[in-house]
Amino acid sequence: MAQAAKPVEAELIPTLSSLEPVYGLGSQLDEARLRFARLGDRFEAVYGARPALFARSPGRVNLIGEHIDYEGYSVLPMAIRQDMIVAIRKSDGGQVRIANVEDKYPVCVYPADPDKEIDIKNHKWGHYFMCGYKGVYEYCRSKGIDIGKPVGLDVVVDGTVPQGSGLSSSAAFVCSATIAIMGVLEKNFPKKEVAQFTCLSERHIGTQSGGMDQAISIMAKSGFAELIDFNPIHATDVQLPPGGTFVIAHCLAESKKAETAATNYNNRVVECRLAAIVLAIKLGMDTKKAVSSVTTLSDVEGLCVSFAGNEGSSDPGVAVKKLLHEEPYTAEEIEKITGESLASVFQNSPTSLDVIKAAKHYKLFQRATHVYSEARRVYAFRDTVSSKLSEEEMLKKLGDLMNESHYSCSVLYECSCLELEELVKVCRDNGALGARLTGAGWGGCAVALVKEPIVPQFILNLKEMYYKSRIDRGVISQNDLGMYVFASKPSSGAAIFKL
Ligand code: NG1
Ligand code: MG
Repeated sequence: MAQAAKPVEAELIPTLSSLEPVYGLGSQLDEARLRFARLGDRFEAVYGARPALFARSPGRVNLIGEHIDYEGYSVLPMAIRQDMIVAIRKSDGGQVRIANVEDKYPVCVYPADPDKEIDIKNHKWGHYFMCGYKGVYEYCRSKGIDIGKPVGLDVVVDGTVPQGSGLSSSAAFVCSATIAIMGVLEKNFPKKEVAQFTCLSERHIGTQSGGMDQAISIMAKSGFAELIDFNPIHATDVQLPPGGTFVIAHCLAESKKAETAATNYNNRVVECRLAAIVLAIKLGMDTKKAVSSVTTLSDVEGLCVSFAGNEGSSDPGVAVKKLLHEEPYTAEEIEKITGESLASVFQNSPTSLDVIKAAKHYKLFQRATHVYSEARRVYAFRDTVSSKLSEEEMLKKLGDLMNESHYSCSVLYECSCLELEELVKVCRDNGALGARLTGAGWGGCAVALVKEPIVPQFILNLKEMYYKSRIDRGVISQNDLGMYVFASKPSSGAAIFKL
């Protein structure tokens, strides 16, 4: 494990004058030079002037620790080379204009007003930029930092993180937008602050996200995965065993997280909150206090562990088994326990009220069991990587943890889908030591741990056994395959470029 002079979270966002520190010296640098040059030219074609600066923020793959960041538990992602780059300058038109190098994304125009709510019922791709815009102003106001009157902006973006893929194109966009805006306003803040407020910013889109994606996109270091802790945010470098490679493969079902929030992502956040409140009450907390003070399962871990029925085990899952039932809970049953209507418990959260309207029942046992067990797998993964096991044994153990994580996501958290199940099976059948869905799920990517020497053959096999029939059916074209299945090394985090 490398020793950093200063914790990464205390550093400012770097401003670079060349692309090399991020893209290295090989063919990736040539590609990046071309991309930035094209983006600059496109900017000039649209707005008649060169951009003031560029900003880049990467996507990520989460290796383990799914759906637990919003419950306060540590996760273990790494940044990938796929990223979002933004070209930007101030304008005086009173508008924020956001264009894309790809014509399928129409230009989005918004008033230069950070107080205007984002119209989440009417989803547009440019909304993510406006999350960043609102976020910068909100953060500065909350800190009493003077950044003057809201400015108009001209923007063009170029993204290579596939959308709805669980690789966090959304956070790459929000983070690159945020640091681009910071750049033109000539403000800089510690990475920790930026990671924290971009998480809040992205919630303007209507998902009650945890902070993993923004934290890794901002704080990543080339060559390392990171163990990310929350409250407070902290990143610890994790050196992965060189004999293993993570292959990322898209199942080709797109996960439309913003549009399906009420039944999928936000639903799980609400279920976890209810599980935590019910557990707290069963463990003796006053009902009013539980409803007003318990928000996450990590809040009640201590109570679970000291519960007599836990019989000395440090696993909060034991208390879950004893205190919650497997049968899904109805709203009425939960309301009886809490002594309050769900509408009143969630009165301050419109997106949670949407969840309650759509929910038939609440699987408290299953969701809590997933969260507590997944949190422990993250530490087991970190401990395995730094253990004295032989590389062979280490890789096997990491693969097993990934498989267990997938099972838990699929069966207990129910965030998989048929395509992901098929893809994970194809990965395992073709020699992956472990494979799991990554990101929120309900579509998007799987990540497989594969021994380095078999990676090329493994990817060929996936092409044959998973993608060929889909190319034949016209789901994707042969030319785009490289975007959907690739091996990835850990990339570096967000940066501003003045080239
Ligand atoms: P994706 O769907 O990959 O962007 C989402 C959340 C994460 C985390 C994972 C599940 C956002 C921005 N990100 O990731 O915080 O909760 O799901 O582990 O909503
Ligand atoms: Mg996302």
